[in-house]
Amino acid sequence: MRIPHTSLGAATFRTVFEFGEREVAHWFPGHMAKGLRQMRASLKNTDCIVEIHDARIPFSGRNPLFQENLDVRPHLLVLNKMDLADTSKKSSILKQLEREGVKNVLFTDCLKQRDESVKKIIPFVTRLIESAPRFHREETRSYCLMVIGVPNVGKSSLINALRRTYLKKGKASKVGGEPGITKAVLTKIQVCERPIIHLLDTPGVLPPRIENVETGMKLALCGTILDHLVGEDIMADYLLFSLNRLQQFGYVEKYSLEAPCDDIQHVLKHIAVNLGKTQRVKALTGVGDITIKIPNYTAAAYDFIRAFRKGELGKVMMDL
Ligand SMILES: Nc1nc2c(ncn2[C@@H]2O[C@H](COP(=O)(O)OP(=O)(O)O)[C@@H](O)[C@H]2O)c(=O)[nH]1
Ligand SMILES: [Mg+2]
Repeated sequence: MRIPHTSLGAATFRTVFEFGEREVAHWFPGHMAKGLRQMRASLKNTDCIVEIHDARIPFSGRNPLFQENLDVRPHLLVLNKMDLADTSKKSSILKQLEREGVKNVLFTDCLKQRDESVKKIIPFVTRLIESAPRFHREETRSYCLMVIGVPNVGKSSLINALRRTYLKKGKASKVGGEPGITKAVLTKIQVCERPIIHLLDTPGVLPPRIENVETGMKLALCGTILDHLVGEDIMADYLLFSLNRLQQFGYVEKYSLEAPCDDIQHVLKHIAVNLGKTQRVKALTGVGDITIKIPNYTAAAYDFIRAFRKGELGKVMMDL
């Protein structure tokens, strides 16, 4: 919902977000070294890297670790969850990515059945591989793709969508029916006949790159960092700040607020009451204990964040 400026009344919004003393050091668990080692080994046999990232944050959080491979291997950036992203400024996003050296970009919605954008991936990748200088297995016309990306951006969903698209063609049983190939299809999914293209069925999980607290906050809102490591209260506040900055006022209608508002306590109180999420607490008074009902701010913050992730508060572009 976009509310015209004139009806905003006296609403004034913060122009900067105060992050306080927070540090990003512990926001991502450091258990990924082993995964990265394995991924490096798989990358050796990979002809094209399909990197997937959240379309709402095309510039934030992408891990440059694998970039050393980019010089020799074609790379496609898939910006997924386009159904949740405001892509009205797509051309400036593409331009900025190109300035950063990312030339091959597709937007997708992996949850949509028979999404046209998902179907573009294989022809795109074929073109990329065939126009790149080959660097191994010179004779074989058989290529291998690997999907990589930070957690929760839709790597598994993309693999499933490609599998759906390919298996629909009825070749799957034939492939699986031949001994010797059966083993291969357990770890590799054939996604194209001519040339033969396989997709590794386990994606490479990269730790997100968290340059600063704001990047961390965006990554957390998109579900890439565990909520409790960042804190739901500050995430909810940063979400409100962002929605107001983007003039995306869907929350006003969703939670029956009178007007857009920049005060998170006020908004959360409203959400809590609206959803019946209140808690009883004992209070000591001069005349004895009484039980009072207070809004459950944590539950409200959760609901606010969950609604955002489902797209119920409108589409956003957090990086522009
Ligand atoms: N709205 C939306 N949600 C998606 C899309 N792709 C994946 N998801 C959801 O995002 C979450 C993470 O997806 P998953 O494939 O497990 O991500 P992975 O951790 O990168 O493998 C799941 O809840 C998916 O249903 C998409 O294109 N649009
Ligand atoms: Mg997965």
